[in-house]
Amino acid sequence: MPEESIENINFDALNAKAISQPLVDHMYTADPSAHVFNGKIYIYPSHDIDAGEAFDDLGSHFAMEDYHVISMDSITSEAIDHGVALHVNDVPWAKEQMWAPDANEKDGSYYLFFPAKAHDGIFRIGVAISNSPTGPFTAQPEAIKDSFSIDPAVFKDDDGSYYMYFGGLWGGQLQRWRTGQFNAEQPDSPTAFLPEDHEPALLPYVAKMTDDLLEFSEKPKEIELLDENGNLLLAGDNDRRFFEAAWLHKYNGKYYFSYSTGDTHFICYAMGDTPYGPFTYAGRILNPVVGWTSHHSICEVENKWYLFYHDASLSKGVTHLRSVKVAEITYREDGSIETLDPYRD
Ligand code: FUB
Repeated sequence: MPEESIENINFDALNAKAISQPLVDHMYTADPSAHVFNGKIYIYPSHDIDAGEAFDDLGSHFAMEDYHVISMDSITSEAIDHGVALHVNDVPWAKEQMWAPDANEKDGSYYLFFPAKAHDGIFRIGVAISNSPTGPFTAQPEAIKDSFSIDPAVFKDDDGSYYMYFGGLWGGQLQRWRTGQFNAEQPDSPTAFLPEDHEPALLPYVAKMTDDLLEFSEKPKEIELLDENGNLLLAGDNDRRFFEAAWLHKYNGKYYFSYSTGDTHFICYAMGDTPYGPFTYAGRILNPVVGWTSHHSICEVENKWYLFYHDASLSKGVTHLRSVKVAEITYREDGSIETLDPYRD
């Protein structure tokens, strides 16, 4: 829901109509990446704070410093905050802006994947390791080689391969990498270097991970997002083109790539037959929430499927003070997903 309409919202009425309530309300959380490890639900969110930075289109107001892990015994049980799992001060390569993370498990070790701005102001993606899903995590000394931009999501396929999906426009800097090198010109512009409306939209990236999950085993590849005619979505197709918040899940043998459309505030999805795509646009999963950003994950819990998402209803619309929520999603017979309205009429 766009920022400018916030002042007209009656938040008590809106919260009464919300399809779900914040999972925790003692702190602000966002960008929830949910997984089931050993039968328990673990959520890896951003930890929103008010650091006093003014709102801008580069996302400077998202000045997060650490991560907490939240766990739930079941989808209806209390959400438990396990405290600080990783702080930016303990990441040698990172300077600021601990944005949307994800995590995964391999052979009893847990890996937290996170974007942050390095000391040179360029977003990179790092890994931190723990022997517990709730941390504390120990960061690798360097960011992942050849990583860039934001919003990592790490998917484990049925054959045991792990893939990282990532990328984000504007403050996420994806548009600055079009030549393969970081373009540092016009540093204050969130939109410089974006394609024209009639050109293909910028694409998210995927890279297979090495066996130890610490590096990419290949150069990141673009993921093609196609329309119903097999053409790449265009940059001007703001209701459907990729902006940020990549997520990959598999249902009935199909790969679902889901993402946020950013400035039009939808969570959309596209379907494909391989973890590399191409993916064909298939619809919306979530209509706009209160707050500029929308970010989600999709996770199966006891044979039901859930959308973990956030909105800014608890903070009464403060864009960078968000709260993690969960709602069940429904698949139709043909594998398509019913669109959720976050607030009932
Ligand atoms: O939380 C900071 C940024 O806002 C995330 O990285 C984006 O996906 C958006 O939710």
